[in-house]
Amino acid sequence: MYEYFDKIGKFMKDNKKSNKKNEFLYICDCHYGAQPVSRIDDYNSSILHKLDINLKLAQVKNIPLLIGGDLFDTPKISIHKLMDIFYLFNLYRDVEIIINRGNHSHDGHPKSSPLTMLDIAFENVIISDNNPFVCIDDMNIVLAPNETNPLLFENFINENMKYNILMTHHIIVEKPIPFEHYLIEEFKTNFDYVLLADYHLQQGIIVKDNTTFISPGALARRKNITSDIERIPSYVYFKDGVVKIETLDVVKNVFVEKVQDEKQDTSIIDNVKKMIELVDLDINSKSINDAIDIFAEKMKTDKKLINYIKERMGEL
Ligand SMILES: [Mn+2]
Repeated sequence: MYEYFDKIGKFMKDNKKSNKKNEFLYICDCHYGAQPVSRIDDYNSSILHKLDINLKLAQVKNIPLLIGGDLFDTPKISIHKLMDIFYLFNLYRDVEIIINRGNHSHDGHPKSSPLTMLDIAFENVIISDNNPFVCIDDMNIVLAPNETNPLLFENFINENMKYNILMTHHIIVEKPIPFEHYLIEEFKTNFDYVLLADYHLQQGIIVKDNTTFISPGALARRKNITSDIERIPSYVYFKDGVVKIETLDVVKNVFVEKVQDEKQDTSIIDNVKKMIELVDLDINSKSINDAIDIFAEKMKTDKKLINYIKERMGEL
């Protein structure tokens, strides 16, 4: 992490030029390479299509595309799928693409991942591994990948720039959720804009003090759960301080019909509640992690399984 902060950022364009556009598109959580069984269409073709729409729009407008992490669903992707996304990126070598590294279980480790391969193969791709910030026109875009603490980037604020924008891949939410998170209310920052990712639900545009938090929600719809069924994939269009969340014109119903029994709410929270009841826990005095530990001990559950569950919970 300290090594990360020692890296030197990138100045993309001559900042002295007069016609500064100060525009970008932003998407996040594309999860390319997943294999959801509940989709009626080809999930990965759909992700490529949504990426294609955004890349084309960025190309036409001649503005950068920002991808806020979890571009990939898994670092163990097939060569076949990798070739498809390389083929797509190859069509847009004239678009600046700035990518944050999301969770390591999705985007992989810098030394061995499809994201690193994209970085090596495409000069127009800039990833957070090598660049703490990218300056384009009058915008200072600071990259806070998942492995970092998003509150430790204040030193990268550049007062000479009109817009200081922090691109995060952390769960930063308006209302508390049962997973590790940062509350917007408590998120002390002097950045003008904070781009949100990781949490897949769309929270929209939230203004707190002098900071605008922007949450378009995940581009991917992997799970046959209410939040994914109802969410229309969206992107952010930023133009000189005006922020819009636009929906993508894609097929709305992409999931198989659930059978009647499954229409009951079986969200993780409900399951955790049931689990807590089962082992007779005092829910008010425990965090979810403590509750899981007590449950595991009482049920004599394999430690590896418990660690797996805890890791996955952080990725929701
Ligand atoms: Mn994600």
